[in-house]
Amino acid sequence: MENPEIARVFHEIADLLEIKGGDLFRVRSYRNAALIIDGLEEPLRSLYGKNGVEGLKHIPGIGESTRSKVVEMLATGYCAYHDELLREIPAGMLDMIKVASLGPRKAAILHKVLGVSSIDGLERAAREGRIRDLPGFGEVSERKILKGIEALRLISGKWKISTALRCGEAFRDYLKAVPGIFEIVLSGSLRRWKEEVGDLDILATCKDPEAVMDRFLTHPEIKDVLAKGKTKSTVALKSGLQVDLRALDKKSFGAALQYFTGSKAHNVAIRDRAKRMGLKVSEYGVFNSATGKRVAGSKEEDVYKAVGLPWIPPELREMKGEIEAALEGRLPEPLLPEEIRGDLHVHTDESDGGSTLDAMAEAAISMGYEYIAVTDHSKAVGIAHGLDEARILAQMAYVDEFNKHLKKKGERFRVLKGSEVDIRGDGTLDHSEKVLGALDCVVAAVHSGFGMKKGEMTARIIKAVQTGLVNILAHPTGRLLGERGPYEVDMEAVMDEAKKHNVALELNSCPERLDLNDIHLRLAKDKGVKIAISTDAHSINHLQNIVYGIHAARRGWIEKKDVINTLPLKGLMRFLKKG
Ligand code: DGT
Ligand code: CA
Ligand code: CA
Repeated sequence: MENPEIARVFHEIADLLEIKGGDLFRVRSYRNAALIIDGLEEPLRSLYGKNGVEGLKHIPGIGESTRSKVVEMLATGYCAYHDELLREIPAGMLDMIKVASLGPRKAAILHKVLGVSSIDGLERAAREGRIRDLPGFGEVSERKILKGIEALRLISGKWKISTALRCGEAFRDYLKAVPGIFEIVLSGSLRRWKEEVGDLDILATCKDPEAVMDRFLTHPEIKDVLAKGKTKSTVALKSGLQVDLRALDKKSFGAALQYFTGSKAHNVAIRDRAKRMGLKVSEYGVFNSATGKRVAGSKEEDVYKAVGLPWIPPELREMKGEIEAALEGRLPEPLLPEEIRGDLHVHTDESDGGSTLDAMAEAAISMGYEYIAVTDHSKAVGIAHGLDEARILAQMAYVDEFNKHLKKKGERFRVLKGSEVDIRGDGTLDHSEKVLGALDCVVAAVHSGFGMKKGEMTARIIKAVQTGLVNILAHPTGRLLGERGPYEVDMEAVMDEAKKHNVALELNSCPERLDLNDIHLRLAKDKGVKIAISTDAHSINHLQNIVYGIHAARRGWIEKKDVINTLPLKGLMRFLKKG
């Protein structure tokens, strides 16, 4: 580690201690050490290298305790004390205290009283008016917090894909009104369906590019115009999200789309390849380097064709082997929405859902599905009004009646009897073996004890998998984007066990989760572990979130054959058979 990183660790220790309400003298000594190291001319590494610990002794403001941590970081690259504090205090709180007007003391209160531990959580609490009534806060401070968050997002900030997509679609509709507009496409990381995006990149082709710019720059949500040109402008919206718009000529649309879709690394590789072939690729087209003659540009497919490649789906353009796979004809077949035949993780108003079982089924039927599994929470998840044995048995009887009724009507659709059974702290399941055995689809998940050590968490989940009573492991890492990181778990070990016991891993399509992520999905595919793409819907509208799951699956190179809910009902029931 170099000076700036070491200083950052000390800063964070000071912040964490302050949030914890620790001794102010210690807070100050860490903060001081950070400042001193930040201003140090010579790298600590070389001071230590020359004279060992002696070399560090003359630095004023670095005492015994901070010195030993410097030595530890130089030697091992990390600081155990810092890690220990981070296990106690959610890392998201370090972001929270960056919100102007919210110091560590107030952040600690919000965490303690409202359970808020991230910027997103803070924003939600403020918007819902839950902060104003706390002692020491009030309506003014609530407003200040929202302003502070907005300002912070202008500098940093990643946006949930669902937020970015909604905003992008609104812009698309807004720009449609321009006379002579030809195409409006959302590119950048959004077109690659990255789970979080930095900004929006919109491309538009029009007879009159200036007319597009004029309308764009008068959008009512714009707070600041950051750059303004005839064909390219950048704005910051009131929400803090930035939007880039490029207005283009039709003939370079394909090349621009390829360029602005990225990723940067993928583009660099495409350009290098082109260069070796005597071509030059830019956002304006593909040109012969020697003659300058344009060889492609209006269609994206033609850009790839010009460099000897088939078109590569945007979700794969992350430099994770897609160019080699394209050359060798082994790109994954993109999973299609119509290949999904049902949803295997949905809630009803029997637990914490907002819609009835009938309404969920009806909505699923109208989506063209063949089945859903109703998977309400089990009793351990008290805040979700989880079902005890009597209530789940009653629900199962209701589902039988419901299905009989469907059959009578000649409907092919079926509701599967399911549960999102809680994996308790000790790895046991929160329903009896009898109930679990009688269900069609058992979805198991962790809902508590997220701070467990890796070994313990792995053993806990594996124990549940080994019961032979589980069909699907839901949201396997427990992350909530922008709110809570994944819990620590040896995912490879879990996958190996899941494979052995015929348990599928969920790709939870909820945009706050998208769990498993692309890296884990590829690992699952390599291991031959099946995937269930589910929405975890808590109301009929959430069923539409499946689209995020489908694109996330593509990012993980998952194909139809890897996904259990692409199976027709009969085949699915064969997979779900227990024992
Ligand atoms: P983001 O916004 O951080 O989520 O990620 P992107 O991929 O949307 O990145 P952004 O908005 O900075 O740029 C959009 C695309 O434009 C990017 O994916 C590739 C292309 N691009 C931008 N800058 C460069 C560059 O310096 N070199 C190359 N080859 N491509 C670039
Ligand atoms: Ca972008
Ligand atoms: Ca951009």
